Amino acid sequence: MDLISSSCAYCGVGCGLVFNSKTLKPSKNHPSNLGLACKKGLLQHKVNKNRLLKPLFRESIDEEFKEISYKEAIEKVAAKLKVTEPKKMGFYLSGQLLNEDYYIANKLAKGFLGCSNVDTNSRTCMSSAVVAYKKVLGSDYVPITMEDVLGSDLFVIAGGNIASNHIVFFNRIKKAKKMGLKLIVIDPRETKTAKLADLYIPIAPGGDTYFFLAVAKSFYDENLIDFDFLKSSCNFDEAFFDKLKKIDIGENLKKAGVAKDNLDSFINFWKESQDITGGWTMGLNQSSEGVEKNISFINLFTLTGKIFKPKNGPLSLTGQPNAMGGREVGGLATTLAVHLDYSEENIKKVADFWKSDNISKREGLTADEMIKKGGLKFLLVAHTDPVYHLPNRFESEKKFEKIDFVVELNAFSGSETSKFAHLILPVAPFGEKTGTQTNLDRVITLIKSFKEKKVKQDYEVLCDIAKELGFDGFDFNSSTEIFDEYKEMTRLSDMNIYQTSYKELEVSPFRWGRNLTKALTKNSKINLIWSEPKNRSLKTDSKYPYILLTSRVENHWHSMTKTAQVIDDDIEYVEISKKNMQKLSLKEGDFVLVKSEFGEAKLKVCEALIRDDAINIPMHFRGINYLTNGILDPQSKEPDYNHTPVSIEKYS
Ligand SMILES: Nc1nc2c(c(=O)[nH]1)N[C@H]1C(S)=C(S)[C@@H](COP(=O)(O)OP(=O)(O)OC[C@H]3O[C@@H](n4cnc5c(=O)[nH]c(N)nc54)[C@H](O)[C@@H]3O)O[C@H]1N2
Ligand SMILES: Nc1nc2c(c(=O)[nH]1)N[C@H]1C(S)=C(S)[C@@H](COP(=O)(O)OP(=O)(O)OC[C@H]3O[C@@H](n4cnc5c(=O)[nH]c(N)nc54)[C@H](O)[C@@H]3O)O[C@H]1N2
Ligand code: SF4
Ligand SMILES: [Mo]
Repeated sequence: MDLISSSCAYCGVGCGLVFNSKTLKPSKNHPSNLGLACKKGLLQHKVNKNRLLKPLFRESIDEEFKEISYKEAIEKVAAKLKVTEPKKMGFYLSGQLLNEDYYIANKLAKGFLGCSNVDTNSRTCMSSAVVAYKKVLGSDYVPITMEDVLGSDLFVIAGGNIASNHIVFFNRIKKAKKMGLKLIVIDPRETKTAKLADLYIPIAPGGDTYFFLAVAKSFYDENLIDFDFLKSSCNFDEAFFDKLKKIDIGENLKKAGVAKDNLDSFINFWKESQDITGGWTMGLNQSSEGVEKNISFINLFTLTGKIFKPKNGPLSLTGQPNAMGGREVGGLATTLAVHLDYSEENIKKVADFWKSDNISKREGLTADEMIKKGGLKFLLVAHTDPVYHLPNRFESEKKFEKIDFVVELNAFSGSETSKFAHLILPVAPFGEKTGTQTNLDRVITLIKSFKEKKVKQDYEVLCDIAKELGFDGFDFNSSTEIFDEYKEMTRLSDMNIYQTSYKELEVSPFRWGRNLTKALTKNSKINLIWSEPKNRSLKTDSKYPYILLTSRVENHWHSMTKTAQVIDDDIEYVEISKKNMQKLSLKEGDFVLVKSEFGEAKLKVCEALIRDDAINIPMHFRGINYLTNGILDPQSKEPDYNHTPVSIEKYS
C-alpha cells in the first residue's frame, strides 16, 4: 500500500504525516518534523464522531434545526446574499482552512460580492505580528526558519509555551540544547518551556514593552548597538536614540515586574552569543499593545544587527496550521488578496485578474468589530467558532442574536456558534479533503485525502454558492485547479508561490521566499520604529486583584471538537500560585468562583508555578470568554485576552 502524504491539521509547526492504510505516522523527510510528531497529531485519523452530514436549517434561533437538502441550503444562502448590501455581509474565516478553501472564500466575498468584511480568527492570534512585520520589514514576511533557531547560539522566547503548543519544535530545541543552544524564556508562568530555560524571567502580565525598552537601553549603555548595521541597513532617526537615552532602567524593570539581575543575565547571554534568534506567540500578540510589544522585541534584533543573517532574527510562531497561508491568500480584512493592500493600483490589478467589476474597494471590519459593530444581516462562519473564541462573550452573544442569517460551515457538531446559526452546512474534515497549507516558516505542504469523502469540502460549498449567484470563475473541478489560479495570482505580490505546483508538492514541500535576505520596504532597509508602553489594559484593584491568563494545554485543541473525542485530559481548572492558595485557604481540588467585571466561572483549583499577581485558566474551557475583556489593540485589532482583572472566591 502506498503511503499517502499529509500534514497535521493542528499547530503551525506543520509536521508532515503519512497515512499507511491504518495509522498516521510522522514523515521522516519533511523539514518541519524529520520523523517526529505529537500525540494529538497522530490520533487525528481516529476523530470520526459527531460528524455533521446533512444541512440543518431553522428560521429563527429559538427553533429546532430541521434537515434540508443540500440544494435547498445553497439556494437559501444565495437568496439571502442577493438581498443583502455588501457592507451588511460578513465572512468569518479561519487559519485552519486550507489555502484553496481560503482563496475561494476570499475571491467570492471580496472579488464578486464586493464585501470587504472578510476576516479570520487569525485576527485574534497573529494580527499584532502581521502589523509589526509590515511596519518594520515592509511586508508580512517571517524572516527566519526553525532551522535558523536550531542552529543559533541563543533563542529568546517571549510569551510562548512551545513545550505545549509547538511540541515537535520544542523537542528539536531540546536536542539543540544538548549541542549548546541557550534558551531564555519570558513568561508570567513557569511553564514546561521555562523549566528548560537557561534563564527564566517571570515577567508581570503586560510588562514586555517596558522590559524590552530596558534591554534596549542596556544595549546602548554597554555599547552593544551595531551602528554600522543601522547606517547601512536601516531607516532610523536620531529621535529614536534621544528617547532611548531617557529610559530609566530601574523604573522600567519595576513596571515590568522584572528583577535587575534577570536583566543583567539577559544582557550577558546576548553579549556572549554570536547568533541570536527570538520567538513569540500569544503572550506578546494578544494584548492591547500587541504591536508595541512586537516592535520593541523585533527592535532588539535590529539594534544589534542580528537580523537578515542566517541563524539570526525574530520568528513569530504562528499558531494554527494555516494561519500563514491565510495571510498569504489575503484572508485578513486589511488585505485585498495575496499580500496586496487596498491601493488603487492593487484594486485594479486584482479586479483584472479575477475579471470582476464588483470587487471590494476598501478595508473591511476586522473579526471582533464585524460581530460587535457590524450590524450584519448575513454572516458566514467557516472552520472556526467565534462565539466561543471572541472576547467578552456576553456582548458577542447579544450581537449574534441580532444577525438575520448566520451560516456555519463545520465538519463536527456542537460548536458554540451553532447555537446562533440558522443554517449549518456540513463539510469534509482533515482526512477527507485535499489542499495545501503553509506552516510557521513558510513551508507549503500538500495534504491529500486518505479516506472517502462523505460530504463536500469547504471550497466546493463556497463554489456552489458562487455558481448559484451566477458568478463566473468558480468552475473548479479540483483543488489543483484552484492552486494553479492562486499561485499565478502571487505573481502580483512579493511572494514566489508561483514557482511551485501540485506536481512538485507531491514530491516535496516548498518554502516560499527562500532567497529573501533584505527587508521588503521601498529602499530594502529595515525600519527602526520607536515603540513604547501604552497602558491601555484594565488594571487590577481591590475588587479584582489578579490578572487572568488564558493559555493552552498540550493534548487539546481550542474548543476541543476534535481532541475531546480521543483524549480526555481535564481542562476545567484554574491555576493559582502556592502563596495565593495559602492566602485564600485553598487546597487542590477545591472549587472557586473566578469573577471579572464581565462574567464568572466555577472551576477546580490547581496549584501551579505562576506569579502571585496572576491566575491561569486553559482557554479550552468553553466558557473562558465570558470572563475576558473586549479591549483591542487599536492597530492590529487583536484582543487583550491575557489582561483581565479577576477575583477568586471559595465556592461552597
Ligand atoms: N496543544 C495545543 N497547541 C496549540 C494550540 C492548541 O490549542 N493546543 N493552538 C495553536 C494556536 S492557534 C496558537 S495561537 C498557539 C499559541 O501558542 P502560545 O502562545 O504558546 O499559547 P498559550 O498557551 O496561549 O501561551 C501563551 C503564553 O504567554 C504567557 N503570557 C500571557 N501574558 C503574557 C504577557 O503579558 N507577557 C509574556 N511575556 N507572556 C505572557 C502565558 O503565560 C502563556 O504561557 O498555539 C498553537 N498550538
Ligand atoms: N480567552 C482566549 N480566547 C482565545 C484565545 C486565547 O488564547 N484565549 N486564542 C485565540 C486564538 S489564537 C485562536 S486561533 C482562536 C481559536 O478559536 P476557534 O478557531 O474558534 O477554535 P477551534 O476549536 O479550533 O474551531 C475550529 C472549528 O472548526 C471546525 N472544523 C473542524 N474541521 C473542519 C473543516 O474541515 N472545515 C470546517 N469548515 N470546519 C471544521 C471545528 O469543529 C471547530 O468548530 O481562539 C482565540 N480565542
Ligand atoms: S507538533 Fe503540531 S503539527 Fe506537529 S504533530 Fe503536533 S500538533 Fe501536529
Ligand atoms: Mo491562534
